[in-house]
Amino acid sequence: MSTVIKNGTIVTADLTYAADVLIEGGKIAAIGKGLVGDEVLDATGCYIMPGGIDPHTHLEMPFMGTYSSDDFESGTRAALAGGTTMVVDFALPNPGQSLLDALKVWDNKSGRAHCDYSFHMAVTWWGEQVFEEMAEVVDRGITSFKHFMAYKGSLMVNDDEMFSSFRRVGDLGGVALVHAENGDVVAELSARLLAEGNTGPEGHAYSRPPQVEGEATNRAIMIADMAGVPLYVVHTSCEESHEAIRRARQAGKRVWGEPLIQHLTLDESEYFNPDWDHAARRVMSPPFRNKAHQDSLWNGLAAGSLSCVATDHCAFTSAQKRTGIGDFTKIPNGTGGLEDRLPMLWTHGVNTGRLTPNEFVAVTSTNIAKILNMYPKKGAVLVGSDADLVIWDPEAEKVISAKGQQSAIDYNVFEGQHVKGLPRYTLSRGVVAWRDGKIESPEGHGEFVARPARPAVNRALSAWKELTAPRPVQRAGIPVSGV
Ligand code: DUC
Ligand code: ZN
Ligand code: ZN
Ligand code: ZN
Repeated sequence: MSTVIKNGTIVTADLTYAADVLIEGGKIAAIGKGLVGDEVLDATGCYIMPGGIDPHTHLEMPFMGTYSSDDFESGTRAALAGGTTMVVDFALPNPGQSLLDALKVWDNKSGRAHCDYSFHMAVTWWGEQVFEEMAEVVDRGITSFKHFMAYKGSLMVNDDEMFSSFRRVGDLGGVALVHAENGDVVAELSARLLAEGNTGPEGHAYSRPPQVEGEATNRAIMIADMAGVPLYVVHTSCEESHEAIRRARQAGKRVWGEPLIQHLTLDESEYFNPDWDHAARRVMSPPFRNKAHQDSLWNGLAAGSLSCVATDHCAFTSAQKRTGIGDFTKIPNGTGGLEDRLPMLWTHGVNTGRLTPNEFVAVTSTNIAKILNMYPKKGAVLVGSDADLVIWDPEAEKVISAKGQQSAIDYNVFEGQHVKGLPRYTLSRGVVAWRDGKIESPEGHGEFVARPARPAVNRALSAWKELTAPRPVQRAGIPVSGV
């Protein structure tokens, strides 16, 4: 059984041209004019683009005393409805837990996925067991390792642990990821705010100013440089962090930044809404920022100093959020966005002229496929690539609403936003997964995507290793040092 997509315009990260796409066996079999297939999908007036890849989701994650409410089933439905064909979720061992045990848990959870997925592995503690197991994790195709510099007392790792882990990741040919916020300062500011009676959701924003993120981003970049590992900074939300990434890239360091669609389009005024529920539903870390920071992020995407747009999809119901009434530090951190990332980015990016359609593809799909070493299987419209495609109708419109959304929660942080640009069809490995407002790919259709290590790239980060390699020093009358 073959499928042909006709009458559309192919848009990739670097080309725009009219052609048909023939799909056989879940892969792109041919691209050209006059192609013939068993099933025909009409893409008149539409763009044919690589399906979105969301490199940052937390599905059914145990966190802050509860579990995020979208699992791999509802989460991947939300993804497909919004034109995203792959998610990369975080396997999260408890401090002290085996990485391989955590992986088993995530393997089980992902069984009902409607689209393809992969994992990052979180390093939440450090020891010989973690060091040893990381090699096995890499062998299983998980080559990106996340480090939390915040969440003191639970997920946070200290600099010595992070440095050791970064070195190991570099030696294994992987990529280090960081949640960059100074967890010590956040804990101190939170305690002070609570003691002074600032218990509402706005206290969350006050407790995590841009400086805590800028400081941590700089620190992570320097530690990564010393460790010789490529670094991916998740949810870059402010100029202070972006500035550090820009400077590192200019200096030739392999560092990438990832703004979220939430930070690009929603600002800190949300936390001052008199409705507690409204404000608490938007509590996430890092918090939303002001317009100047948003401009910085948009400019970074256009200029190439920021590379990927993600969601950090971590959805909690209103009831879950309410456990933080009277203490903002107990509001589960997280917002949704999987279904809305592409339509919101197209509306606020492409329709406003901030991004070209090709740049849109780069930051929603192709760049991350390259960074995570799964290109051109994913993130491409090439013969031999997986037929993970979105047939994008730039004229289709809707008003975002929690009513009818795929996500399992009872609200949507983008409620009321008018978007123009929506998927007409989403294809997952050649299967029509989203058509006429319905999910068609079956549960369990999604497959795990293994990503090989890339030892070759990781040695060239900087000359630091050579400069600091121990050299023997001869001093008169004193034993030789360094041999
Ligand atoms: N930030 C959130 O808002 N939720 C999940 C984890 C994170 O870092
Ligand atoms: Zn984070
Ligand atoms: Zn996250
Ligand atoms: Zn289902």
